[in-house]
Amino acid sequence: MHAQQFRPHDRFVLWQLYIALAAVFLGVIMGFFQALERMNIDLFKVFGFASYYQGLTLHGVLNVLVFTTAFIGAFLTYVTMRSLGRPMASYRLTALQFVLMMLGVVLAGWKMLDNSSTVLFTFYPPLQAHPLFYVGLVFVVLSSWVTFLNIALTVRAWQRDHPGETVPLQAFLSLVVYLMWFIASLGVASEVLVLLIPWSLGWVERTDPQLARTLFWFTGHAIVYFWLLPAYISWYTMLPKQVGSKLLSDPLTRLVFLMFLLFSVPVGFHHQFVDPGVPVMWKTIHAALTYAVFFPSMITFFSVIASLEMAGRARGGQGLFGWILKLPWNDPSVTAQLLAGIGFMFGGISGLINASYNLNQVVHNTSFVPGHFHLTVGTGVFLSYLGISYWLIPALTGRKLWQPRLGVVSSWLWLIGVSIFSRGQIAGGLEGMPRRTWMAAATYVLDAWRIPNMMTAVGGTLMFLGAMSFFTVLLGTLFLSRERVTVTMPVADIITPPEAASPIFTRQLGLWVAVLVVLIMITYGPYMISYFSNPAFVARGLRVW
Ligand code: HAS
Ligand code: CU
Repeated sequence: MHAQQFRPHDRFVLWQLYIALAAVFLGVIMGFFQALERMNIDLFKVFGFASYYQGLTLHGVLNVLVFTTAFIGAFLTYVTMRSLGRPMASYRLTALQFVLMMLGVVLAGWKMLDNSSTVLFTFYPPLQAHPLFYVGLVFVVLSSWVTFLNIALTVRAWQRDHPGETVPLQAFLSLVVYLMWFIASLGVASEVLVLLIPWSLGWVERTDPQLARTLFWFTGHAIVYFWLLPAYISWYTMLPKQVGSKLLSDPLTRLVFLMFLLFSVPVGFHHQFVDPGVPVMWKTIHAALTYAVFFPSMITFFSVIASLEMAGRARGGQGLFGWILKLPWNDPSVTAQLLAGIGFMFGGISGLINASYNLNQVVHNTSFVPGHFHLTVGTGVFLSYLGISYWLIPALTGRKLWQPRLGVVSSWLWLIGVSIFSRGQIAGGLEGMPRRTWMAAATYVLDAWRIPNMMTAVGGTLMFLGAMSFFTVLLGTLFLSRERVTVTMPVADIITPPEAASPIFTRQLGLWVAVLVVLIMITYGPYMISYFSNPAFVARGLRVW
């Protein structure tokens, strides 16, 4: 209907998707090399990388900072236009978001590839990167802010044309995701702009690692929901359509996202449970709120699975679990998302273990944590994004998906691989195996880590094969697929539409933001104020690689 008007924006959406996928392509290869290191096979050396840690930096930054941010910017721009039935408010902003993203990737990528910025994705000081590495990351964040502005302007323009009407669900959810992310990103933005860039340029000699970590994790926890929520948009509003079912409730879905808006930020200290600079009381408060942010995911668990169950039973599925077999497992987009959900259940459970203040003392800085996040971001999010790509790339290019069966296989390989991989990392972590460590060079490897390391290598290899199957399907679609198709965004019908329940609270975004600001002031304010009476600008930059 509006295809003509969307086209100029869609071009940038597609290019930004290509950036995202190119980033994760290299990122996944680095992951494969890391996995093989566990069996003393050193492909980093073969391919001329300086060290395991250079590969690990590329792996983390490309996968969870670049791929995610670029993919989300493309996907939610696309979703907003379809949901509102109008092009983005500003063509220039759509172009700018792409240009900033590209600049950011080029700068950060260059400085990682020349081994001047081997600081891992958390870039904790006193590790000091090249200034252009930080500038590259600033561009990536700026690109996401431009997306936010464009989505907000587009929703506002729609509201002006539809006074008194409820904003369509998918556009509303996209806006909430970016609102949350914008507020969350202020932490890392101030860390990089105020602390790290002047310090890496030599304008100030020393910086404060504790303050930098605190600002980093202000953003760093919420960022995981910035990655997750676009997958949830797909699970709630698209997947039910893809399996032949309906979304249970529009107001409930809005409420879930508003809960994430509230609780994503004020929990950052659960990444700093062992940091000596943070008093126990603040850690405890953040631990309690971490359990609060568990709830919207539990609601998601029950309502998305209910939608799936209705589809399975409508197709004749019987018994407690028989309906699962009746789901359309031959559809690569559906399979990817179902397997993403299965992996994510275990990711969620391991998150609960991390969140417990006392259990965290056992698992912190061990390989348990990578075990956790390869099930969450590495499966729940990654496989969902692949599932989305399986319809989005045909929708944007008009080319029929090439070899969909291989697409189905790709997700299974990933899920089987990550199950072995994460089981290995989790088991090793419980035996004290450290994370972020070049095992082949360590002199203190315990016998108990031998099998976990093997599982990491075998699982990682299967994951690599799964990802490469995905890229084969993708490249086949772009270069070999001859058939032309018209694919549209799946949009599920809704059983309980917005009018049927009181949507008042869901309309007051300003009010929710005000509550969030108060919550942030309570959970971070007093600590920050007392910290600033005695900051510790003690650390010169180190280059240990
Ligand atoms: Fe986490 C560390 C706690 C969720 C990512 N987390 C990390 C790190 C990353 C990460 C990257 O409290 C490492 C950072 C670093 O480098 O140091 N995490 C949690 C908790 C949750 C959680 C309580 N994490 C995530 C998500 C992530 C992510 C989501 C990425 C996307 N995490 C922690 C803590 C640490 C941590 C501590 C610090 C550890 C340390 O010591 O350093 C919860 O939000 C999880 C809730 C999830 C659920 C699961 C619901 C299940 C659903 C699936 C439905 C199934 C379907 C399919 C639809 C309650 C919704 C059905 C299919 C069929 C066929 C039937
Ligand atoms: Cu967290």
